[in-house]
Amino acid sequence: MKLRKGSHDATGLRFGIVVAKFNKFVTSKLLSSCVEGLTKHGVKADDIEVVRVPGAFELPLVARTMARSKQFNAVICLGAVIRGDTPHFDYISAETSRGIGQAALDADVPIIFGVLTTHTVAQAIERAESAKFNRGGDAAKSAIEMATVMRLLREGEETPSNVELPRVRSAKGRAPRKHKK
Ligand code: INI
Repeated sequence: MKLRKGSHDATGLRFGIVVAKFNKFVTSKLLSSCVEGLTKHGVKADDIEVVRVPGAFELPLVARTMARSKQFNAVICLGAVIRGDTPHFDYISAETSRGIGQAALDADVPIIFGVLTTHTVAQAIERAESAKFNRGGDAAKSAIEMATVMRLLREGEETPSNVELPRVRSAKGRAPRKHKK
């Protein structure tokens, strides 16, 4: 059996963070503990880029754009969706989580779901506090683990020299002729 797993040593890795301004009293706490979590594990401040968006609904598009730029080993989405009296919460939270998952698959780069979805403001504050749940720090750790495990898996992506590639056919359906040496 071969076991492959990521590490928490983030030296030399680059991270993008997208943070929602909506419920800033919560998301600013998530952001500071996330940045602290990254730097604690060896990421240089210059290797972290933060982009602010209006609300959680806008996170997936910006995360996908950052991930597709290939400048980051992982992108972290931070937001807080808090239930109100209308069904708005359900639309925003469902679309945000679906969009973030889709963005990661489209870009082929880890995108971390650091979005709180809570029934009350108190629950959101509790989860953003680094002394208690510290979801910002958790998002940082998940990003490092995913970035390092993907790097490990990709090391083996090059075609080994003993594997014969299928022959490419020309536009007319014939295999290209071999050139004499
Ligand atoms: N955005 C949030 O990040 N959290 C919320 O709780 C929230 N609620 O409840 O409305 C919210 N709405 C804004 C939304 O994310 C978009 O920014 C807006 O709809 C514009 O597209």
